[in-house]
Amino acid sequence: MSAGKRGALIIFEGCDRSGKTTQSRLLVELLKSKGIPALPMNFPERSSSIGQVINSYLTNSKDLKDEVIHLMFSANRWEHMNQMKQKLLEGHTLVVDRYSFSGVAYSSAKGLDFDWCYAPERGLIKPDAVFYLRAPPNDLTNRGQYGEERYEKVEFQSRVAKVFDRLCANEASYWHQFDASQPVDELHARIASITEELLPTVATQPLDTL
Ligand code: DGP
Ligand code: NA
Ligand code: NA
Repeated sequence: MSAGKRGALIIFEGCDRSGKTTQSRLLVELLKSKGIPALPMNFPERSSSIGQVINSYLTNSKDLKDEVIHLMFSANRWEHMNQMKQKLLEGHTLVVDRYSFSGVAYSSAKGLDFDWCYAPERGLIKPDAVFYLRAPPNDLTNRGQYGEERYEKVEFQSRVAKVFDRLCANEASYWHQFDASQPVDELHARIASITEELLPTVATQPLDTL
C-alpha cells in the first residue's frame, strides 16, 4: 500500500436477518482475493466489557432503561474508534456489520427522540458507503433463527425499517439501498461493483466525522 492511501469505511445496515452478515463476508472475501487489504468488523462488538453488557441485554438476561442501553451501544462504537482510524489510515478497508444507524433506528423505534439518538454518534468516523439491505419485515421471519433475540419481532422491525428509510433519505449522498430479497450472488455483484469504484476515490480523501 503506497503512503497516504487510506482504506474505505463500508457499513452494512438493515433489519435483523436482512442478509448483512452474508453480504459483508462475501465482500471481504472478494476484496482479499484481489489483494486489497480488508477487515471484517461487527457492531455490537460483544467481547469488551461494554459488549458483554450489551450481549446480556440482547439475550434478555439483563434489563436496562432504553436511554442507558442506547448510550452503551454508542460507547461500544466509541471504544473501537482509535483502532478503526489506525486501520483505515494504514490502508485497510473495514467492512462493518452495523454502525451508528442501527443505534438511531433501534432506539428511535422504541420512541426515543431521533436527534437525541443521533447525538452520541456525532464525531464517530463517517462511513464512505452504507449498504442498506431493505426488505419488508414480514419476509424476514422466514429466515433462520428469527425471534431469538430481544428485537426480533415483526412489529418492532417494521418500525426500525421506517427509521432506516428516513436515514437513507437524509444521508442519500453515501447510502445505497438494495432489495434484500434478490438472489445473494446478484446482490453481491452490485455491492462489489460500487465498492470497487469507491476505493480509489476515497483513498486520497481525509477521514470525516458523522
Ligand atoms: P447483530 O449482532 O448485528 O445482529 O445485532 C444484534 C441486535 O442489536 C440487532 O437486533 C440489532 C441491535 N442493535 C445493533 N446496534 C444497535 C444499537 O446501536 N442500538 C440498539 N438499540 N440496538 C442495536
Ligand atoms: Na441479530
Ligand atoms: Na452486527
